[in-house]
Parts: sequence; C-alpha cells; structure tokens
Amino acid sequence: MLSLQSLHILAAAAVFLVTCNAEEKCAGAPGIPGTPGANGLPGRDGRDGMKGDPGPPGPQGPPGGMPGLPGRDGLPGVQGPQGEKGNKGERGQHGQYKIKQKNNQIFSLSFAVLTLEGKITEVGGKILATNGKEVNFETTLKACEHAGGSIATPRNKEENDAIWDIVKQFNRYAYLGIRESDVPGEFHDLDGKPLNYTNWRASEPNGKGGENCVEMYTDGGWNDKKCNQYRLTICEF
Ligand code: MAN
Ligand code: CA
Repeated sequence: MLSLQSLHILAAAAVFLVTCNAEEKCAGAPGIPGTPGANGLPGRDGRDGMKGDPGPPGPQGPPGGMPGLPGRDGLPGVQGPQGEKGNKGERGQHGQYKIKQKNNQIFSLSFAVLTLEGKITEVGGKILATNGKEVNFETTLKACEHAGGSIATPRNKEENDAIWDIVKQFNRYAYLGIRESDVPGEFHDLDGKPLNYTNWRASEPNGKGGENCVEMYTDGGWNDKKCNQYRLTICEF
C-alpha cells in the first residue's frame, strides 16, 4: 500500500509531467489534490448507554466501625439428652377421693371386726376400745394418750354399760379416768372436775385417802383401789 509520503511524491511528479510551455496553448493538466483539511470539532455527546452490572465488592474498611445488625437465626441444633426425672406431681382430685373411699372401707371393716371381738364399741358418739393388755394406772394413761385418746371415763349409765360390756368380754377389772381429790373420799375426773355420775358398789369408796384410783368390777360397779394394780386397758376416743 502506498504511504502518504509516496502519494505526495506521485502528485509532484504528475504536475511536473503535465507542465508545458506557458507561451503555448495546451490542454491543462489536472491540478494536484490539496492537502487533507484539519479534523472537525468533536461531535455532541451520545445518549446514555444501558445500566452496567454492579461492580465487585470494595475493600474492607478500617477497624473500629459500628457493629452490624444481628444475623438471622441458625438451623435448630440436635436434640439434647433426656433431663432428670421431675418430682412427683400432686395427686389428682379423683385419686384423693378414691383413697378416702378406700380408707373409709378399711376403717369400717376394721371397726366391725373389732366390735365383733369386743375390743371396740361406740356409745353416744364416743368410741371405746381396749388393746386387751393389763397394766397399772399410769401406764394405762400413757397407752391411751399414745393412741390419741384418753382413759375411759363413764359420764352416764349408757357409757358405764358400754365399758362394762368390755370388762365382761375380757373378764378383767379396768381402771377408770377417776381419781381421789385432796379431800379423802371425794373423787373427781382427771380434769379435777366433780363427777356428775357415779356407780359405786355398796360400801365404796372406803379407802379413806389410801386408795386413790377407781376400778370397775365385772358387775359394772366401782371400787376405789390402789393405782399399782394390773387392770384391763380401756380407752375412749
Ligand atoms: C379390798 C380392796 C378394797 C375394797 C375391798 C372390798 O380390800 O379391793 O378396795 O374396797 O376389797 O371388800
Ligand atoms: Ca375400796
């Protein structure tokens, strides 16, 4: 391909070839092409192109910036081992009712059996019971207290008859909850109150301060007696 310099040389040679004598008329040779004009002014800005793709993330900023927002929750972890066994819960109402019902059945059956055996009897709301043991007065008091009751103390004929039934059943005398007061021959209950009911046998009491306790004979009558004898334990509840 011809360079721009070669074109200029060619153009100059052509002018030289067509040059003729100025005094003669001759067909003019074509002129030499002018040099290319200067570049035009830059054209106007074109329209905005399409939006480009987002650029790559920028470099990490300097330390000391504000902490970012908390991230989202992670996936659930694996199930942990079984915990220790908890305390036993309170018994349900129905269960408690059933237990009370069963306790009542057991109590009723026990009461019936003991009544048949002459160890227990009920009189005017008072329950009388014996353990069949014969001990002195002080031990009788302790045995009845230990059982949650107190030594049998007849307050009327009906109660006296109920105690008498037990005495007859076991064919043993029994101490009663009665003691001689500071006044010889005067007997009180264990609270120190005078007696509203008595059932002394004929000629009793006759200890004159020497017999401070009271026993029931197998005929149901009372005798003042020393407190160190072994008598059938009968308690009231
Ligand atoms: C014994 C004792 C007395 C009682 C008389 C009755 O001496 O038991 O308490 O009064 O017998 O004869
Ligand atoms: Ca006596």
